[in-house]
Amino acid sequence: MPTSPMPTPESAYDRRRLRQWLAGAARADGVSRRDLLRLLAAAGLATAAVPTALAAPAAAAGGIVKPLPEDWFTVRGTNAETKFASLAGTGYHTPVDHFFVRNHTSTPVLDAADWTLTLWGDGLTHDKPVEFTLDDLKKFPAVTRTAFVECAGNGRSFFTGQQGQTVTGTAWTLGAIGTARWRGVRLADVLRRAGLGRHAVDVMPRGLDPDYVTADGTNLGRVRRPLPLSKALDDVLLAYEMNGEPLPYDHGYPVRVLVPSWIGIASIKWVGDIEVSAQPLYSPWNTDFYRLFGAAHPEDGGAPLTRQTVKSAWELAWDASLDAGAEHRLTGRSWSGAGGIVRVDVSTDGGTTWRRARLHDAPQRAGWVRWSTDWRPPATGSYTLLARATDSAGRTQPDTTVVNTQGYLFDAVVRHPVHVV
Ligand SMILES: Nc1nc2c(c(=O)[nH]1)N[C@H]1C(S)=C(S)[C@@H](COP(=O)(O)O)O[C@H]1N2
Ligand SMILES: [Mo]
Repeated sequence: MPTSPMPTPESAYDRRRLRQWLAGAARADGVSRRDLLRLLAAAGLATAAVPTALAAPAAAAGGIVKPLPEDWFTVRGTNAETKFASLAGTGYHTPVDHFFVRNHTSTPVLDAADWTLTLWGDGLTHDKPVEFTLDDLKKFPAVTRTAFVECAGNGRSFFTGQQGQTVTGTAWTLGAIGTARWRGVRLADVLRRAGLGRHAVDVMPRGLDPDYVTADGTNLGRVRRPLPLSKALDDVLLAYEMNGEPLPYDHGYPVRVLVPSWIGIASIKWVGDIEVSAQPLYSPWNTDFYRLFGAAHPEDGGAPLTRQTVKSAWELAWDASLDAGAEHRLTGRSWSGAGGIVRVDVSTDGGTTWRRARLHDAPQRAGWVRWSTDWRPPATGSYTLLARATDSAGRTQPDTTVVNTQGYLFDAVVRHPVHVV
């Protein structure tokens, strides 16, 4: 561990220039946050000039700025999964400090004062790109919308753990989801102001985080995924606030795209530019990734994934211990990308008998519902809890999910073990 350096003339560097340098360095060559801190320590800047968020305790995973306490998160590579048990009693909206983080690389620490959003492409009426500052965006009517962001791979580990299948990708349990109150402007308003042409069909937002390099060394460039204009003009936001605060660094500061009900990759964080195109667009994120491949799917893969599926999770640790002879109020949450949740059935005996859970929220499109059930375990021993949700579109969680090689969209009822002691 380097010791804290004495204040030096360098520490007079202005914070803003330092932040720009950090953001630039991170963009240019994917230097990890740990390496940046090491460089800064060597330059005598670490204590004096690093913005507080960057100087966060070393509890954070490489590349994530916010602290990741063990009670709340499981770190998985560059990502952090929320522990569902830690959501009990936190209210409808996931507190920002509990919200899962999915980073392809690392969180860039950007400065809102020199951030701009550029719209460009042959789907605009002018040849010239159009730029917006954050202040420009804030002049559009503000819209507030509650929506979850959920990774397409949420639940992936159960393809293996529950169905015995091998898939690739981050082995999430069910905590790659969070629900927040997002505030921002309609992407539709910004597109129209930029001069949306009659022939535009796709838009492609792109992040300002470092290039994504795959395990085999292929540089896929910056994270970007096309969005059909129909969705872009419907309910998509350019969000600058999350639960009433400016977006945190890890969730896209200063501005992210928020695509309600769709898989998380659609909601591009740290958006820097949006291509507006008169032809359908492609990126690795709608060709190689985020489509269903495998024996049960079309040979060239299914269509690019859009809406999320139906899921449920208990707010309990895996293998949680419960006291025998006491009545327990068990809680959980269910959600769907196709409509609000209208019904949740639960079983505490491995699926032999079922009853309805009590729903504590009205069904909300793009949101979740909290539910509870009371249970007095009949004896000590091991039990399996199950929860099966149904949404307003009539979709119900199945017993098994048809496998796909990359393990997306696991929606089967999860068998949650607990021990009564
Ligand atoms: N620029 C950029 N945007 C991104 C990503 C990323 O790595 N870079 N990850 C995507 C994925 S896969 C998901 S699931 C969500 C996660 O959002 P969160 O980290 O705010 O929870 O962001 C999406 N937007
Ligand atoms: Mo994701």
